[in-house]
Amino acid sequence: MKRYNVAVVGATGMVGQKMLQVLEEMKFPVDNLYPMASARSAGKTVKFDGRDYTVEELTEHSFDKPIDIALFSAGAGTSKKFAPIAAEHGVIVIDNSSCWRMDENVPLVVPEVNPEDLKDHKNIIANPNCSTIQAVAALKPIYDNYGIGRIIYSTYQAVSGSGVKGYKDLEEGSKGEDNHFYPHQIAYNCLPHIDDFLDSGYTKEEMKMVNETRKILHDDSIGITATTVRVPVYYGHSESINVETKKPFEIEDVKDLFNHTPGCVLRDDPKNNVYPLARDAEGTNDVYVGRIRRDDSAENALNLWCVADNIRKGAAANAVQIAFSLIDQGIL
Ligand code: 25A
Ligand code: L14
Repeated sequence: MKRYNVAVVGATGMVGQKMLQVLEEMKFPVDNLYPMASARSAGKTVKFDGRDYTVEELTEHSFDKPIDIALFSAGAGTSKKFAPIAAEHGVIVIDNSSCWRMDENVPLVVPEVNPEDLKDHKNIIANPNCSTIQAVAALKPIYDNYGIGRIIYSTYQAVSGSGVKGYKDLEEGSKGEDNHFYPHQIAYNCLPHIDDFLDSGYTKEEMKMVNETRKILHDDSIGITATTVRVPVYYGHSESINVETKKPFEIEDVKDLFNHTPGCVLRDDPKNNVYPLARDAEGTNDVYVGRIRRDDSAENALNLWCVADNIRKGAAANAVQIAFSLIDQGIL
């Protein structure tokens, strides 16, 4: 089997560390591994496949060596500057930042949903926002079978979405210390505020869900609105999703769809307290779906609850799955 030279940019961050772990777990055929980060982390070591690797500083010359794929998770500013440099050197970049997602030359891909979009890549591929990835994974079978006219998203997002800084605010806040990163205490609290506010009153995170969902499903006609909320959970985003379909459905048929949807797991036996939970999703790469029930307030409408590990399926695992899909489709 062919093996590939892989760079991980942002290798010391929360997502970068998980990328290394998932590459190892999924046995991605790595030949040489190049962990990269800022000057702050250069010289530190990271572990991969039982070996220590020294982190190198990311510079304009980092991609002069033969690298096949680079998984980027070092923030939008770093991606904006360095992804084009890597791409010019023939490296296929799978970028986890928000920087390239809505660029029309950049495929935005969840492998279970729109793998065919990878064929049009121009060396930069975007990993969608974590909340969007799990939502579209759950919505795809509904979209394919019944069409979708409108979506209302309400999210309950873990602090690990903000990296180490968010994690520390919850950990320290739980012990009574002041918040350093979030504008308010996150321990014992819910903040209806993720990413920056826009003039419209929505946050950037909410608009990512709106715009990225339409791009991934290739359907700008879907009406979508979102409220994204930070909750005191370490790992795993939970989402309430209200969907209006175009065609009528039987609710049991909708539930059954998730028994045949790769990447999704049905957890829907509420009388026995079975429904998707962040604590169960943590450490797994699947999207859990449950609480599927008819919404009688509109003609063809339903509610569901959807949970996934935001650092795995929401970031690192989806990126590695994109890399595998490139190989499977003969693109890499
Ligand atoms: O802009 P975006 O797209 O919205 O993304 C912003 C951030 O969100 C996280 C990710 O943070 C990203 O940087 N993120 C993005 N998508 C996510 C998702 N789907 C997501 N989080 C969850 N789910 P992160 O903490 O996971 O990763 C940061 C990594 O990026 C490296 N990095 C930063 N700037 C870089 C760079 N690498 C190369 N060139 C640059 N210019 C960063 O490495 C880390 O690996 P580092 O060396 O900067 O930091 C190593 C450690 O140092 C600590 N630290 C961070 N900032 C400071 C600091 N220490 C002191 N002072 C600081 N200012 C951290 O603990 C870090 O672990
Ligand atoms: O756009 O803080 O990928 O939970 C993902 C994590 C934005 C912020 C992105 C969070 C980021 C989000």
